[in-house]
Amino acid sequence: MKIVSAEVIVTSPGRNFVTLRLTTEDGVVGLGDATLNGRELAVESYLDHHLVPLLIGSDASRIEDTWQQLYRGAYWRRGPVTMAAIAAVDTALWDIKAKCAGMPLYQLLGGASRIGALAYGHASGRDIPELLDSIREHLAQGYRAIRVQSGIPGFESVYGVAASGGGDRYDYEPARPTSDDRPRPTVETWDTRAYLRHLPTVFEAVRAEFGPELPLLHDGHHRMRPIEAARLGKSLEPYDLFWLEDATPAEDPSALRWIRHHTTTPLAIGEVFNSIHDYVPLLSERLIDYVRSAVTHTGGVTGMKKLLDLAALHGVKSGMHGPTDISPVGMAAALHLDLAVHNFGIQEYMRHSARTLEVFRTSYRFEDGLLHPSDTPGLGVDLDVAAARRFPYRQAYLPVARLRDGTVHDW
Ligand code: GCO
Ligand code: MG
Repeated sequence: MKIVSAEVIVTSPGRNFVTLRLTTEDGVVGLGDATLNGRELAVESYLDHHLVPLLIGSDASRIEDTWQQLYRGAYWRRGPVTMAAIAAVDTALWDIKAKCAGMPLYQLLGGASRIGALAYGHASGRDIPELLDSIREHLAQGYRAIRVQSGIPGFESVYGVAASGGGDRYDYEPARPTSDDRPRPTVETWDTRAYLRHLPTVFEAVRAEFGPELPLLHDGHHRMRPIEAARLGKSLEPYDLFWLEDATPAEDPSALRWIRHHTTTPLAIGEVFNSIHDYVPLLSERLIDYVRSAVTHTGGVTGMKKLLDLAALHGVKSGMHGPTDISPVGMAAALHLDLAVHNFGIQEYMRHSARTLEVFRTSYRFEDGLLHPSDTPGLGVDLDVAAARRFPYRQAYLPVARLRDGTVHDW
């Protein structure tokens, strides 16, 4: 089953996406997501210049062998660009294999372990009343688990908070052009002490309004030093979080030891990781509770399955990354794994815009708080190439954070 064409499609239906589209000699099409938010064209180039020439004429059925060849054969290993490119190839090959088998991908991964994947949505507000409204809206839409992000008094914009209370709350994700002629990152001001003082009052208000049952999550977005994160974890213990995510910059595993010594708040980390090797110390020492990687950034279905199996050995569960910068193709791949693996924990789910869904035709369903990838053979997502061409790439940057004195801080 030879691959006869490999196209890299960059499109921007509301935000930028990079998709690999493989076609076999029998006309079977496979899709893979290679979107790396804010650095999209680096992955496009890696695919176009370095992987596509290897793929044409190769056997689409040899998934593991292709993965190993692309990973080991480059000599230069890991890194977000390489692993997103490998992920796209791997996901497209799984899509092809499942279509050829006439089965949804989750069947090839061992079949369903549950009826659906518990999803969490992003509620946010510039202040507490706006946040409570946003949580109510999410509950009305069927979410049964909620990520809580709040503005901080005195700060104009804070990570994770939708820009306008009245606007599209799902559109907070910020890699967007600041102007058409000269795109620049927006700059946000940050103060960890103000955040640490304010956040417990937010969770106090949320628990008072919604009671003890609702699973609540929070993303620290890499901003704290270890002792600050330890303090936050401790101060949030009364509110029984499902997880505290990215409390410290993820590349420093020893930071997690500090946090663990001080708090029983569960920890999630890994959306910026791209390899199973990033997790080894975190898993073997049981420093985390949830793995945050995405299929899109961790070497595809093959990379993610190996990672989740290793996590399972250590009692750690999945919590795959699913903001809107993971394309519907990447989201579908995650959902097949979510349904199949035993150690599923939760799935992040920000709904894509109507414009994005004009380009990517999905079949996955969200019902009563649970996501299901559908029983369509393969991943269950089609790409409308003509529609994709109507939305050309637009350069966009993620914001940067600076302290009040101008020092660059982790965003
Ligand atoms: C999350 C993430 C995202 C990232 C985004 C960057 O938990 O969903 O933190 O919101 O900021 O993926 O591109
Ligand atoms: Mg995050």
